[in-house]
Amino acid sequence: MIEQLLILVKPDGIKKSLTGNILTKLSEARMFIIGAKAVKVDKKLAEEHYYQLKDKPFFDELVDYIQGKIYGEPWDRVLAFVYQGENAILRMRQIAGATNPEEADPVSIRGAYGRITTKGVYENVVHCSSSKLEAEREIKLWFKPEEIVNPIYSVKKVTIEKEERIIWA
Ligand code: IDP
Ligand code: MG
Repeated sequence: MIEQLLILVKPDGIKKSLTGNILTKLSEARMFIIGAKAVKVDKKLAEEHYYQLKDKPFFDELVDYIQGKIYGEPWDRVLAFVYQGENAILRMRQIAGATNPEEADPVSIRGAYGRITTKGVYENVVHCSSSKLEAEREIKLWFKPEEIVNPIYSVKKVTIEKEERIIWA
């Protein structure tokens, strides 16, 4: 089954200059990148992204982590990718490794590069959607339809009047 998923290089991956290593490892799965961008994550996006974990004791630290608060400028950003391919979710999660970097396979991305902070947050370098439903919710949260090169979900045309937009001067 052809699937899509959201992959994020989290701020610790940016700070440690791991983007190249991460993309090289992910390329072993022979998937296609159909969307890519750098994002400064605000609190609203961080909380929406992790809304399923809002009752966890580590939620506030997690929201700070994905915003890159502990690293600050210029590492307080993530790289967001939409990948597409055969059984993409399972295969990419295998390459990413288990959530807890200390338990992850040492040759997986998280096993090789992740750590647990003194505050107890799993800094595991990448985010990887874990189901088709979650992937759709996350892709729609992070990307606009026109930012994805292959049409994947149904879209509609709307006319939005008086919408302010920043354009090149
Ligand atoms: P996943 O990223 O492997 O899908 P989730 O359970 O969705 O794992 O958790 C989202 C993120 O929250 C993890 O990637 C990790 O950064 C953090 N996290 C999850 N569980 C814990 C925990 O028990 N302690 C600290 N951080 C955690
Ligand atoms: Mg998850």
